[in-house]
Amino acid sequence: MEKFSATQFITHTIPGLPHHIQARRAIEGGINWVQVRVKNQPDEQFQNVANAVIKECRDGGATIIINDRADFVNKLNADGVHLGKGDMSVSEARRIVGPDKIIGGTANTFEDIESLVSEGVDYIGLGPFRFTATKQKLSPVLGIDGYSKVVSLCRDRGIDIPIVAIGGITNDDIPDILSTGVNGVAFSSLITSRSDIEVAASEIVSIVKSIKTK
Ligand code: TZP
Ligand code: MG
Repeated sequence: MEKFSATQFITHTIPGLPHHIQARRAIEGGINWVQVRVKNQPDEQFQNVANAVIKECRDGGATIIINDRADFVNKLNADGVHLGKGDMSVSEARRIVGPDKIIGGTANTFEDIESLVSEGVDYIGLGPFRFTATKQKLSPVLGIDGYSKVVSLCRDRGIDIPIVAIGGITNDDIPDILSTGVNGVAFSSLITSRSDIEVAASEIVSIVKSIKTK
């Protein structure tokens, strides 16, 4: 299990395109980190969906993170949990998942990062980059300037944590986003809105790789 990846895929509930098929096809395109994001489902339904995604990730060698539900991480043998601003605290999640699992946290500001880091997160999802319909109750958009400011504040204050940008990102945005010093990019709709998910995923992976190896 990788502790961080520069290209992260987040599943989304789409009629006719199950989460595990999204994950399988993204992994076929080279994605090695998947977050299963299922909202408003009863536990049994959630568990079935998450289990199917976890199996795809195990088969394909991808890290698998569960959104929101720390209580399912050990039960389903996932690699970690991603916590949003309204979810349980990092310390509560750590108590539930134990010391070795990955805990990610959503940040919209430098202050969010400061407090998440002090609580012991392993990585930060910083966003949104721009408007996206994928997430409800979206925080204010950051844009390139927002990322530059937050990354330089982190450097000034000696905060060294992997940061992935998220929200409305397209292929063309990736070079500018990574040039701010952010460590990676996370996507949902850019991949899931296309019929050729494998190709969409492989495009993202190769753009990120070409920049990261420069
Ligand atoms: N948090 C901020 S945006 C988002 C999450 C989970 C969803 C991904 O956005 P997009 O635009 O579908 O890639
Ligand atoms: Mg959440």
